[in-house]
Amino acid sequence: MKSGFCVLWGRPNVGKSTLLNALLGRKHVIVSPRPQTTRHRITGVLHGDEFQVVFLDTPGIHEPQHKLGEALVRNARGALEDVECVVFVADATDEPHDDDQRAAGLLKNVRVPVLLALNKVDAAAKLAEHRPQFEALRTFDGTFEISAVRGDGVEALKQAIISRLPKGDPYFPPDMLGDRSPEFHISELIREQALLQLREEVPHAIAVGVERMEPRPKGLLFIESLIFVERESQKQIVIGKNGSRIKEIGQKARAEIESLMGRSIYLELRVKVREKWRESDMWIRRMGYEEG
Ligand SMILES: Nc1nc2c(ncn2[C@@H]2O[C@H](COP(=O)(O)OP(=O)(O)O)[C@@H](O)[C@H]2O)c(=O)[nH]1
Ligand SMILES: [Mg+2]
Repeated sequence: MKSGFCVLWGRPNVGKSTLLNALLGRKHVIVSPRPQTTRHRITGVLHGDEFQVVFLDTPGIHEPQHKLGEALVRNARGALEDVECVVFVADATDEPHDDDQRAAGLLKNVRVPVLLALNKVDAAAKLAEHRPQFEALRTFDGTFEISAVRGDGVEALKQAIISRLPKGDPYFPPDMLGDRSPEFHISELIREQALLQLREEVPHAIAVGVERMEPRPKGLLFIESLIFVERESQKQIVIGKNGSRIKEIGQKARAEIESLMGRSIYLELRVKVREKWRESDMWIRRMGYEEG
């Protein structure tokens, strides 16, 4: 039996969360075209007959613009402790950014194997040109060209990760898929719809909390959730004309939550203003974004 922890590392928006879902073969974490979609360190467990990989998805490494950003980078850095393998995920459609350098720099003292996953090869016209540029960022224990959305190359990467893990007993029981509560995944699915359906800066100002979950007759699950924004104007945008936007967010999120929970959901969404919460240590903590 082989077992160990493997962290997915890199700057925002390169496809770390998409890759985690591809490696696990199920939707475990949310994905959007926006940078900093992932705000926590999230564990996803891959069970096999002869292995167990505990993957850690992380917020992307970037230069923080506010206190929330600082907390996100701390959350990511905390994931480097006690791992057996690192997958450095890069976006092969472009040359390395400053944040790729930054992400590579933070791996300076890492002594475990670091694999390079060149992602988005389905859209990378200049792959041959970009590959050596990424390989020059540091010493890697292998380069893998992958498409996390299509699944190309993911199996080979998975086998390479498993081969690098030490012999050992599984860390988690076979029915444990992750380390987060249903409430966490539910609020993430709501935030995902907000990220997908809103424009400009509004999505980044959003946080979601599940306030209440109650079983109702006929197997229905009642969920009450709050969407927090930073300004009254953002609240109006989230609600939309005659409540059309929040209705749309709610309908799409409900479908996702129903497939996660395998039962019918009644979702009640409300929007609240928490002024400049991204600059407030107290609110960052209260909303669960401070994990060190
Ligand atoms: N074309 C293409 N897009 C991808 C691929 N993997 C991820 N993406 C897209 O890149 C964006 C960011 O993905 P996400 O997984 O949230 O990135 P993260 O911030 O690194 O976790 C999303 O719009 C994804 O659909 C891929 O293999 N090919
Ligand atoms: Mg992510």
